[in-house]
Amino acid sequence: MQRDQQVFNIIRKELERQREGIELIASENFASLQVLEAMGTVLTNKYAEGYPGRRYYGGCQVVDQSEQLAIDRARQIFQVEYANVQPHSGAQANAAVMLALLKPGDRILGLDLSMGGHLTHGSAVNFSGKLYQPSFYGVSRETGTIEYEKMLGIAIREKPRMIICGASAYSRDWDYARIRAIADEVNALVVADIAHPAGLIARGLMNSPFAHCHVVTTTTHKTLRGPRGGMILMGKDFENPLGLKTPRGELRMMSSLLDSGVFPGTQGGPLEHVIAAKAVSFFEVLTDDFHHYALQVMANAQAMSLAFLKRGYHIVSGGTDNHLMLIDLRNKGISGKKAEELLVKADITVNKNMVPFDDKPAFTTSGIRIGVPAITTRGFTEAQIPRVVEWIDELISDPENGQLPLQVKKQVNEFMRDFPLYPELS
Ligand code: DSN
Repeated sequence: MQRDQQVFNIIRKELERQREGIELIASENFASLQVLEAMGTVLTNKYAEGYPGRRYYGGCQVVDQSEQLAIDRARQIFQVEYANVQPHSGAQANAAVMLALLKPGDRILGLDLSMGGHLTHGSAVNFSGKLYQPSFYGVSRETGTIEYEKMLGIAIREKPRMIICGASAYSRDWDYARIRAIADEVNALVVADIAHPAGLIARGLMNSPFAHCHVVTTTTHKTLRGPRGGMILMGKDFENPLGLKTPRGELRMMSSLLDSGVFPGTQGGPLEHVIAAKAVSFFEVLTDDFHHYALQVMANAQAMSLAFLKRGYHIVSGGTDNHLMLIDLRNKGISGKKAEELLVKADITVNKNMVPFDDKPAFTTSGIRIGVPAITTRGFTEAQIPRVVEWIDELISDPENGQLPLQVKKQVNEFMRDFPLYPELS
């Protein structure tokens, strides 16, 4: 068959972009070569609706093994009873959980998107805000941290069926025990979305939600450093609180509800090539190397936040407990959008992000979000971080200097040659 030069040229260019630049998008990482290899395999050819040992298609005896390995390893990593590794993404995992545990019109309570929350936690433009009735908690204007007292007040007033904790742009750890106590007051379920810090929780470096939250969702490609995808976990299975029964009159367990929330509820055939790659990445998470990686992520985030603070930047909440930080640029007189554009010209990739109580719209924003998982995979330690912050500061402090981004880009590209990415790929 004729080779598609067009698409493979584009892929080659993307490899070059990733190699030459400094990747600071907090939700991105570089999966290992063996994770990439598993994704590009014949497993993509297989239909396997259902679950290992109970499929709707013949010939699933082999993919059953890789999916079961992924499930077993996920359970081992987090020391949990239940894992569903089929969600195609974090958003799909959240959709499946909501479909399984809520009725349309039920009330949900999540962190406001403009305060660091996620679209699937009740945003008006997302299914979660269209099918369910959302209300939101937020962070304090003074401290930038979650206002648990107010969360309790809102929960008492709104009586949500589900409280969702977890965020996309929040740099502090969560008090899961306190959230569970609030949920118990109003008889709500707690879902923790740990998409961002999952890899750090996996290695015991941040609070674990499993003892307190009924259900936990995550992505697999951020700090877990696996293939792009999602997953649903439960510390312990339990009888579902909806009183739903099987045709035989037995109460359906939560695991059974969640499994049907994924398939047939919101997805069809699972991506068995991606599930095999999830299994490979979970194997990696269990190694000492990954533990060192996670520790270095934490150290790099601390170094990064200190370096920004030293240069007069305002970090929301004053610092970080995890792998990311949100920088409020209002004292620097530049929008998040403009900063993102400037930095991209110099091959430094970040994303513009709303900051709490932002006066600019989501497409402009007053802030940028910065994360260190990807540069840590490239081999950065605390030694390289000040140089990165210096470049960012140089660019942000002189935004009208048209020559500067190109000068910095040259330096960045040269610098990155010492941190090879996928050297095995030509
Ligand atoms: N989870 C989002 C992010 O943090 O980038 C994307 O949905």
